[in-house]
Amino acid sequence: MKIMKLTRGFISAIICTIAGVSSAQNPVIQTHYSPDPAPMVYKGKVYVYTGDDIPGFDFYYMTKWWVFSSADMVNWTDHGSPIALESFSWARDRAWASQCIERNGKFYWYICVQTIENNMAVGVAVADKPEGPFKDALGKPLITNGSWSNIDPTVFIDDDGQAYLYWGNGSLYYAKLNKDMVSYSGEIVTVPQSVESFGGIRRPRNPNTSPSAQEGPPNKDTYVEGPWFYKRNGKYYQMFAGMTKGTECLSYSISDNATGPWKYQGKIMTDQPTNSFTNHGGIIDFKNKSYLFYHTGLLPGGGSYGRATAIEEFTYHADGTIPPITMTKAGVQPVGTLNPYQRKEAETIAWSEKCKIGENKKVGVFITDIRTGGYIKLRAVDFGEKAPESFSASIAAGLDGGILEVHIDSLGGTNLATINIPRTGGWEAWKTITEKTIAQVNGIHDLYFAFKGQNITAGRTLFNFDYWMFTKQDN
Ligand code: FUB
Repeated sequence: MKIMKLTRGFISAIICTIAGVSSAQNPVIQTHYSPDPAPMVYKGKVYVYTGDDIPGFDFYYMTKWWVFSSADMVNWTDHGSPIALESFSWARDRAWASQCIERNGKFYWYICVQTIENNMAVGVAVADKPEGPFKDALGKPLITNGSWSNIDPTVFIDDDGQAYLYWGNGSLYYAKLNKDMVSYSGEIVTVPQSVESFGGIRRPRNPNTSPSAQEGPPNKDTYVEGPWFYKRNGKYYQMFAGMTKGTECLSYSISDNATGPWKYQGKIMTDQPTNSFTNHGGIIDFKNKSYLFYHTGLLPGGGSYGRATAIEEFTYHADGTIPPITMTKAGVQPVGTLNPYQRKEAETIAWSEKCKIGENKKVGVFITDIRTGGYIKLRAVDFGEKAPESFSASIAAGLDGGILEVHIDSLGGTNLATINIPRTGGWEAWKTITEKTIAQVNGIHDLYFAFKGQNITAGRTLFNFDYWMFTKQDN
């Protein structure tokens, strides 16, 4: 069957209509939880550093962090978990919010954890590549003074080369980092809070009610935690998780200086059905668009302790202020295309169901726990002018693996190729299997890998999937 050549805009419109059930883009990662997203733009890609909520817990007992990247804002590659609590000999529990920044070709990932002395401290890991491997840069905390407030580091390097680390729960602190990015000069400064700077003054907690309840009449807003410090068009921004009552909102203040004084601007995102007490945000500009990253408890089974990254696009007002942003399920649109003729990791995903992330020393990150009825969707895959000739996938299957079907535009759309997966000799015995394409396609399409069970009716895992690519007709 020949797919008619259509204009790219028209194809996108069709794709949106046909895609139906899979048109959602939030939460951005479906294979596991991804709380406290911290985006970083580097060399034409967005990297997102997150934490890892563990299913079934009723507190933030987190043990590791993850890295993802995308060049188009919709297809996200999972780079796995390059650091965990055990990467820091002085850490005991609570792998909480983090942010990574590049300086002189090195990547500094500021994290916070509970220490073996039972307080919270900020540490820093360093790597030569944005996805790691990372190692503890100091072998000890960077910021520690016995306080529980030392969480949620945010880092920014100003135009004059001065780097700032802000952090804090309840109180907001900053320190001026040295050029080595792993030490600081001068005192740790506590940022004054007032109605003018952050919308209100933090009131004492009421220990007789919930841990977040506070005494006295509510403020218009209050700095709680999760600062996100950046500069845009000469203005310094401090976004933070604020609170008036109930659950956290995302609010912001602006200053003409990196160290304040801050002027409270209002709430960016509030009163949304996020299904999560916290929201932890980050903001970037990428390919001439502005994006808010935050988390919700909306992944199936999620909640306040099962949080996942979401993204919304927004446009700054002419005066640099940020409009109110509403959460969406649709998320953001692609700002690039995916080349199917270059090897793509199976863990590059726009949307997925019934599969998970695996990681080992031999192949790194791969897709595992693939179940009948599951699928991976990719968006804006550009097949170019000529149709592909064949499709290859790197697969491992200890038992009869089922079927991998390749479709375009929707799960039931044109079937481009089918692989009947044989036993490859083990769940980590990888084999590259190639099949001729059985339909022709060109231009930009969504691509679906559908996982089918053949005669496998039980819910067992079908196969492991490491990477794929198409071969062009004229190759
Ligand atoms: O994820 C644990 C903590 O919850 C973070 O450090 C806070 O920002 C809040 O999101």
